[in-house]
Amino acid sequence: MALRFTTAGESHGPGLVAIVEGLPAGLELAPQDIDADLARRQLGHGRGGRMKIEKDAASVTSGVRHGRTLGSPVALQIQNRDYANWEERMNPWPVDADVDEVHLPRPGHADLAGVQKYGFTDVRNVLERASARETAARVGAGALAKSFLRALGVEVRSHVTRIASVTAPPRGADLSVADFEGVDASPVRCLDPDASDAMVQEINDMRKANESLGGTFEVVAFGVVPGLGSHVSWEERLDGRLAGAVMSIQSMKGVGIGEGFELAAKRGSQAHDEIFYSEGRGYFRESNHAGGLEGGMTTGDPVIVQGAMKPLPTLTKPLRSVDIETKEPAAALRERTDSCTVPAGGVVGEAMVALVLGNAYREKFGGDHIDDVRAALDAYKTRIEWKH
Ligand code: EPS
Repeated sequence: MALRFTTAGESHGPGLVAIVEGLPAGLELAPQDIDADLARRQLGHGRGGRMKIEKDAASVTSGVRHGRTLGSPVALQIQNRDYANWEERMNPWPVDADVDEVHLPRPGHADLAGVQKYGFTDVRNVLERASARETAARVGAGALAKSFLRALGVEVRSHVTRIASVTAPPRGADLSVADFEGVDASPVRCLDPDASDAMVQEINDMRKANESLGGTFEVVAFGVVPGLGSHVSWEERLDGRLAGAVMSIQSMKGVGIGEGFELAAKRGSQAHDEIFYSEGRGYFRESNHAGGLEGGMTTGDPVIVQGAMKPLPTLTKPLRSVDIETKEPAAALRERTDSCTVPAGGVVGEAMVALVLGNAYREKFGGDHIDDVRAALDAYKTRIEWKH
């Protein structure tokens, strides 16, 4: 049994689609579970004009009846409101109007490699699908995975840890779900109020200087049972799957598990999480440098995945490029764009982590109905004497 998903859709086409396969039957869902995450993804200081046009909401067209999953594929559709302004340029069918081609690939975007690979003369044929608009569909799919995980006691959260030169102070090791309560109230989704203010200022300053900004976020999954994933083969190592899933988000250039790259600088005696046991708690750790993963398996401590985003490649003061029709030097395409999407990146990161963890639960515990999954999970917790 696997939890799988796919998406379809172009940024300014009629809309986006996500299909999620492998959810058990009987799982309770509410439209608000999906739409709340879609709205969270649209927030964040540094967004551009497009977010005033879109108000993302999912229309579920299969796999759910009267608020419960049927065990069949769940399809959800998200309309692109902006399509109303692009009907000629992005119509699936031929139009009478003359539609100008785009010939100015942006450094850092999929534009140049995409037209070379697919044999296009129009960069738009690539950029429309490469656009991070697609992440709305991932977040819709991720919301379903989150509902499944929530039914098994798992909660997935995220926060922004850096925007350009501004870094949030290190978080405490005893982070809990409750600490994330107010995170969406910060305009940059940062847990530290002072760092949040400084990040907003940084975005304002850089935006004035026609710059875009990158940064880092951290996704934390609480309540994960030990033993998801496996050490026995490379494909089953859950850290590899999580890293691949988070790296696949547009603009990602780095992924870390737990303390990630920082662990490379630590001494062995300070890098690992010592093991303790008590009657009341069973096995436990007092630190979580490893980010809840050892040997490609979950340890039962919070799963922590960091993502690093590069600055967005669409710039209001464009970089040097080449006109792919004339081969002459030219400034790269200049389009309406966001200046910073790291806060949204964290929400997309939650979705990807939830989809990977959801799949790991499906693989390990199987079951056709959600009650089967719960029963298998409970039996496993009893066998390993898991008391958390
Ligand atoms: C994007 C460019 C902007 C973003 C878009 C991603 O769109 P537009 O060119 O229409 O202004 O707003 O992101 C979204 C629409 C979204 O929903 O996240 C790009 O080029 O990647």
